[in-house]
Amino acid sequence: MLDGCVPWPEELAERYRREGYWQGKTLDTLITEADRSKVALVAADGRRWTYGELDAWIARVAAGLSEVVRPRERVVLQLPNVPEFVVALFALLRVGALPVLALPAHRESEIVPLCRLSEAAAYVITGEFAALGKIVRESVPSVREVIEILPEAEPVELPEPDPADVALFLLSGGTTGTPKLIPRTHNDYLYNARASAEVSGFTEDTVYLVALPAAHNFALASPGLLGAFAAGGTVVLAPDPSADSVFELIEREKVTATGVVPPVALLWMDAAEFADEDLSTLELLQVGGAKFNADPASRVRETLGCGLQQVFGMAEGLLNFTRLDDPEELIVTTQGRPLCPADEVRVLEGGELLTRGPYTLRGYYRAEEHNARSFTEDGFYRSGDLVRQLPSGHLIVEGRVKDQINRGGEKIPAEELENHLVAHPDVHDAAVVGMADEVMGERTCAFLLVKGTAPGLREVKAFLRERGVAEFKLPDRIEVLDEFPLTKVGKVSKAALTRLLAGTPE
Ligand code: J2J
Repeated sequence: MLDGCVPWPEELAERYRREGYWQGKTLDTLITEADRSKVALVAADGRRWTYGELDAWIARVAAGLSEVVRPRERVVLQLPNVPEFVVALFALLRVGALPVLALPAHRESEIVPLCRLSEAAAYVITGEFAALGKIVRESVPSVREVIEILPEAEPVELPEPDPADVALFLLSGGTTGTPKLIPRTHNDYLYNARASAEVSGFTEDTVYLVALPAAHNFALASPGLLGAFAAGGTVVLAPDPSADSVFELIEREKVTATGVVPPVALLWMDAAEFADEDLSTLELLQVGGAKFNADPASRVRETLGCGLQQVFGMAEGLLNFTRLDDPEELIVTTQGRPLCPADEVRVLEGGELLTRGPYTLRGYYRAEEHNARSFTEDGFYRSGDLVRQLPSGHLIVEGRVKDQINRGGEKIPAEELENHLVAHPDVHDAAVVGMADEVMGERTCAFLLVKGTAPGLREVKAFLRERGVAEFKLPDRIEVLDEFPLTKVGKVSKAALTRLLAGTPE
């Protein structure tokens, strides 16, 4: 495995191969082995490509990229939901270069550290990120190329990458001040997509709508677009998850399945009441990324006319799905059960979920120190989630121990935001916590100790934007305190801060 990655121990790897989870194939076979005449990809503007046409486009771009990047070099990819995302991803896989999947919402303060950590050789963007491209080119010496238009050349023979090696890097939601990269191998990620597609009932008749950013593990491979390809289905790209954009596409393309975060599901459920579009082809709405409460969950069928599947997943690996034939009660009240028979789930005394398995990482990339804390000696990943497991194996997510805010499915590492806040000249110290919110699940409150005049919310947001912090990480509320409540060992007590917000006494 690539230097800086932690491989599975040989006896587990052997088991995963023996039991058929790892098939020794590359992700690229999702395209090359498909029915060439079938429609694979549809852009929001209606342009469409068969698997054969997509394969040919990928081959030309792979040839073009092979003149620019070498196998195993990292390439940061930051593209919205456009066909070029799919083409760049597969072309890089074909070259054997390793895509690092940034989100479109990321800005300078995320992208630059990401390029540095991965020692990226190139940064692939669309025109809308041109200003960021300039910053990256000037501040990250390893980046030789900022690619705005995918290069094409006559297709060439390229050596096939090793299926047991890293194929791409996903971003962790994170809990620390620096980004963490998740290596995913061809073997493990192909299983992830294929098995997810199966458990979600995807077939060649599936028309999957990519409503979330395609670079997110949920929309990419759980089952997402890779799962739809694995089933020989069709992928439709939505420019954004608004009901306006999405309902029109569902009607036009006869979409059968899609996956969203809870706030988007709520938005669609409200909008459906007044919508003129025909949504009757939609069979399955997957909801995950944050807790979907039982009350809205029980109203999905009556409002949208489709089935619900809850998904509790993580880019680090483990995926839990409610099964399509589960009793309604389990679909509405649980976040599903593990995808794979070989997923090992350990629930500690207090409810903390630990896991290892054939598609769960054994270590973050180049993060030895952090890995020592995030994994047990025997290789279980500490998810930081608090769960309850039912005898059926279904998990109910009840909270978390990690220092992270889950704002409607978007993850904010507390420490990272706090570091940005204390850089403000009037801020002496900062502690951020989630505050309960009906729609988003949580919003972000920043508690500050100040030196001079307390900055207001608007000023703090402007300051963070100026530093290039992604919009979804900006706090929703500021509270100034004289001192922070401390725990017995003298650390800032986030539990006490949360109680302060709720107005409940200690
Ligand atoms: C409560 N918390 C959840 C859920 C994720 C599919 C779906 C989601 C993700 C994802 C993903 C939750 N209820 N249903 O990668 O493939 C929280 C947990 C988890 C963290 C992972 C996929 N579904 N969560 O959300 O890497 O805290 O992946 O550990 O972004 O989201 O975040 P992320």
